[in-house]
Amino acid sequence: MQLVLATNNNDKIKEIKALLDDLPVTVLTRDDFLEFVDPEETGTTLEENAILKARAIFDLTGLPSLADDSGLEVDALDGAPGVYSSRYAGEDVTYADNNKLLLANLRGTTGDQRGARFRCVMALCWTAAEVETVEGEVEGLIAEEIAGKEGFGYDPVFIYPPTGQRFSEMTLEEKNAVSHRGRALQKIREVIGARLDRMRG
Ligand code: ITT
Repeated sequence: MQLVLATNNNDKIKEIKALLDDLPVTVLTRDDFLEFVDPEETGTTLEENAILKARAIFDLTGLPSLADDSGLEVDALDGAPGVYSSRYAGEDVTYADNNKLLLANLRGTTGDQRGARFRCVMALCWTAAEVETVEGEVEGLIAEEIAGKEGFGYDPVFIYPPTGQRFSEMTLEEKNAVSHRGRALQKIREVIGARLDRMRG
């Protein structure tokens, strides 16, 4: 089976590939389809955007396509940045810009007031008529300053309470074992496994 990853984000690609590695699936990326133009993420939910991205690359390739839409929801900010996580500080900003704004907006809050969760919705488009979605989430706390070198995005400010580590202080394998994306991918593995069983008859 071939599967195309409908994401531009190389950090996501690394995490996804690591967890699909042992399946009998050839993973392609959008670099294999240079003519692909990104759809605008016009959805107002992670699920809408994940489906929109998966369908766009399915329409081009005709191959099973997997998209990931994810975001950070911070309690003290009423769930922001949420679906707008990549554009929190504006269009064409860096991860550092987003983290700086987040810390500024949380100034004055302490302890549990800094509660947050990462959520990930994955959409797997098998055919024009069949799209399956799964979700993963992980609870955490927003740190008071940026630290750590691993990962991407908000990892330098996201503390995973069971170990006290930030995601930016974990190896890719450690993060995948507990993260929103890792949890969604465990479900995607089951969805793919069931499909392969049906194909084998
Ligand atoms: P694609 O749409 O091409 O997949 P993207 O980076 O634009 O790539 P999203 O629209 O899903 O992806 O935005 C998700 C943002 O949420 C991402 O840019 C990060 O800022 C943040 N994010 C998602 N997962 C994360 C993770 O595991 N660690 C840290 N930040 C994460």
